[in-house]
Parts: sequence; structure tokens; C-alpha cells
Amino acid sequence: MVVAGLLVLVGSPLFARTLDLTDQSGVKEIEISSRGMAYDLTEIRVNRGDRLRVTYRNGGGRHDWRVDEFEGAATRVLGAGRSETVEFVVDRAGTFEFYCSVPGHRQAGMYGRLIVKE
Ligand SMILES: [Cu+2]
Repeated sequence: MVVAGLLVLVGSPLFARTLDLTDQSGVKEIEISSRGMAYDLTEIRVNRGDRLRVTYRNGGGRHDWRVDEFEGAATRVLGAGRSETVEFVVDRAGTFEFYCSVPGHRQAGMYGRLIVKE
């Protein structure tokens, strides 16, 4: 029963959510949290040149949130219940991956896509 429950959680589309901010201007405030090995957002859409202020709230375990391609787009590894805000500019267009850098977590599904439109 426990295994079946976990499978339902991991595969559930309830936890897949896109945040589309491409029609807004100014600093874009983004809140993302995690539960187990998954972020509550799986896709974030913004425009090239946007300044993003991302607050990551860790719902449990030890995790971080980062995007390798943008300077400043990385929180520290946070303990359960902690949060951190990072601010950075997405200066190039493309599809990038945000993920947790704790060993094994990205492979376990702790990632999503940051889509920067031209
Ligand atoms: Cu993690």
C-alpha cells in the first residue's frame, strides 16, 4: 500500500504546474516550493531580459534550487522549512533546467524547465 501511494504521488499531474509570466513586465516574483523530491512548479515561462526574484521554500528534507546558466540563480542547500530568495537576470533566451543539486535528487525528478522567450 505504501509503495502504491508513493507511485501515485510521483506520477500525479496534480504536482505539475506551469507559471507563465511572459505577459508581465518589471521584476518577476516567483515562489517555488518542494515537497519530497519534487518542486511544485515544473515549468516557468519568462522573457529575455527579465529580472527574476525567486523565493524557494523547502517543504522537507535538504534541498536547493538552481539554474546553472544564470549568475546568481542558486540558493544554498536549505534545511526543512527554510527559504531563500535569489535575484538574477535572464539575459539569454532558451530552455534551461532548474534543479536540486543534492546528489541523486535531480535524477529522482527534482527539476523543471525555465523557458526564456526571446
Ligand atoms: Cu533535493
